[in-house]
Amino acid sequence: MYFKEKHGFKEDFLWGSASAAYQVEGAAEEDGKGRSNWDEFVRIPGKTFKATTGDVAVDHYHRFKEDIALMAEMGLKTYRFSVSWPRIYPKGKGQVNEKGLQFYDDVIDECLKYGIEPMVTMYHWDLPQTLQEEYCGWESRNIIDDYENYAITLFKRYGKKVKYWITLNEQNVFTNNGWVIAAHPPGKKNDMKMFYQVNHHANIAHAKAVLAFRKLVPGGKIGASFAFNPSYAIDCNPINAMAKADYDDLQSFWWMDVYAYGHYPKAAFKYLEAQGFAPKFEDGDEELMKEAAQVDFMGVNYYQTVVVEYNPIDGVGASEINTTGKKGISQISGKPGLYKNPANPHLKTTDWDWTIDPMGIRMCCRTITSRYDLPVVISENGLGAFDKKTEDNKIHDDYRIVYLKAHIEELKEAVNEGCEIIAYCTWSITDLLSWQNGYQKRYGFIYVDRQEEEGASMDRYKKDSFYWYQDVIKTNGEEL
Ligand code: BGP
Repeated sequence: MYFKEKHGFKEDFLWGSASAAYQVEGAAEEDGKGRSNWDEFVRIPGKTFKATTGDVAVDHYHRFKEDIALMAEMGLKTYRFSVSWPRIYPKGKGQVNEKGLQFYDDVIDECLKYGIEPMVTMYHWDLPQTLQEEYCGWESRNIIDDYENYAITLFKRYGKKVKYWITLNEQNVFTNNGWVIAAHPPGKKNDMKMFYQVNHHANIAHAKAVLAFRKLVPGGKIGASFAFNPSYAIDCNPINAMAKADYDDLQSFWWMDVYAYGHYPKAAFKYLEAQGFAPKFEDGDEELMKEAAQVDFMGVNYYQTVVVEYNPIDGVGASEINTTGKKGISQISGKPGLYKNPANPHLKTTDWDWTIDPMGIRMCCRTITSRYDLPVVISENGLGAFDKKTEDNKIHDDYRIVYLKAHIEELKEAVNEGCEIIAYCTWSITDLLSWQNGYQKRYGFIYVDRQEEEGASMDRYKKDSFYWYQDVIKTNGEEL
């Protein structure tokens, strides 16, 4: 939309950056932490790039003070990090681990010391392994009470110090990768019935947490972070426009409608019922979902958009994810009878074949604003790239600056168009473990000296983008 006058970001806009426990902390067996499903999964041959693990990760557990001091130097307004459930409850429930609770108290206090608003993700994929072994984790309704109990523990302990909370990170991704394409734990393939059931359990767990939050953290803000890939129909052929509607219902609104409205999109539900995949409800679920449809914001992790084209019943299915960084190896994937996602000829891609589309971030904000009328927290956005440290210890990541600048410009347009955007968190603050892509796929403003093999110094170095973001924050996004 064209506006003669443009307004910038609000004075209290939260310029931020993010991380997740398994990807940064390390200390996998320290201070009473229990094992997680990821601690197990990474040990299955072929599951991660060069068999990398988060055993040591980037040693944030021991270096959080140094890392947070760097955040402060950068001027960061918010730091989004996740709590590791097995650090708090080593067995998922029962005996709480005081040392684990203390660690996050220390992280939060360190942030507050510098005026950095802590933003807590309660679940960023590391499930206590005991719950996986006892009842198959998210596959059982038992998870609902255990998650609620864990959530209440966090609200009681940190509710006075932390305002912003995220119940689940990318429910759509951890369930798709876990039960459809076998790329994440528990490594199941095409188990569509279970995929939808697992999601239903996660929705009920989220709902219970939101309701507990209202009682325990008055004035706090809570939402879920959704991996939103806005879609474009490939052309004006009505069959492709309808395929886009199917895609949106099944790939986006299936989750966001639940967080915002407390129900599943109708057409998608009908379709899944006919397929025999619709989730099974228990008495009270429907009412509970409705009652909990009161998130304060929609969390959005935005990386790319997709093109949608009709896919006949004998058409393409899922394809492998590019985990090597060898550009151009990704194949078209799709759902037979519904849609497929060909490449977008108008857009460039990263080395891992992720489409680069700055306007897509604005599309996320616009869709959420018109469909849900909710504020938006951009909880992740960033560029995974091969960074090189020069001999004089500099990292010239101009490509990252170009990427982030273009996305922030579009965000500014979204603000101008009436979207209420609370925060922008880049992925990620330091380099960290990329779940399946090892340590070579770097996202941070801060370079960490480590490779796939253990033993490097772990020293931190500021990349060019560090200084650039420092300026962006200083000028509240006026200077990009
Ligand atoms: C999101 C996850 C993050 C992070 C990011 C980058 O899906 O929430 O944890 O990993 O994607 O993904 P990748 O590491 O696969 O490049």
